[in-house]
Amino acid sequence: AAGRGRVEFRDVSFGYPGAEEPVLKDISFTAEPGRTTAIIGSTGAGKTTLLNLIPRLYDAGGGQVLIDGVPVDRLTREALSEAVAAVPQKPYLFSGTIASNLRYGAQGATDEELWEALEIAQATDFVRDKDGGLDAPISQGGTNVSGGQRQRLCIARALAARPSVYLFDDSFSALDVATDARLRAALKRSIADATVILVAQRVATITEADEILVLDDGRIVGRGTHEQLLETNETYREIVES
Ligand code: DGT
Ligand code: MG
Repeated sequence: AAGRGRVEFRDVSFGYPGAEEPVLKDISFTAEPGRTTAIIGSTGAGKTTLLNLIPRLYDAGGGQVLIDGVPVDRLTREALSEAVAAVPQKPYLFSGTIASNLRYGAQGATDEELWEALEIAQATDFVRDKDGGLDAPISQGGTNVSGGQRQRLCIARALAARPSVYLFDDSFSALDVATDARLRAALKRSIADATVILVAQRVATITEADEILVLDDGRIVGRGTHEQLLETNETYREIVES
């Protein structure tokens, strides 16, 4: 879906039910197709909460979240799940096979398309080495694969769905630096037209982003490229140097 998937937050606020303090305050930004928007901030800043408003795991308390100009609460569930694929911070696998896990959200995908997704996700080798390959069993929760393998299978699952918006919540953290770099290079080539919003801790994952949003205690306290933020933003410098 070239040129589609523009995500816009307009003065969004959000608080969890029963909690006194809002977790997100006055959040406004636009994530454009073909660009990578990175969100950085200390633990508890609200990064996961922010991402979760896009596929409507929660609804904004105030303001609006829009995709291509349409408020997400006016999209059907079907349209929303076609538009957005999220790789959650705690990637989850279902009991079944590798293929059935990858086809969650991409029922019609051929084996060839699944292998393509695995190739980009840097997961081809370990899946090929598994007895049964694509048909290798996965236990509930994916406890029979490692954390890094689980992350890569969840990334492949998102790729197989071919959405216009990708959300990666700390999705590269369990990967070694070299695999992380190869994966991001492959993503850049293969989903060049998509909107990518990613949360990351590792600085290298962030530096190439087109725009970085610095989140602190639920507010955006800085935005710009890595170089711009290094010069202008104390919070960013602290995070990067920590
Ligand atoms: P991380 O993943 O540790 O780097 O932290 P973030 O930036 O992803 O933070 P997030 O969005 O998980 O949490 C923001 C705040 O909201 C934090 O004070 C914890 C709180 N919070 C998160 N999930 C829930 C929830 O399900 N219920 C309630 N009541 N509070 C939550
Ligand atoms: Mg989080």
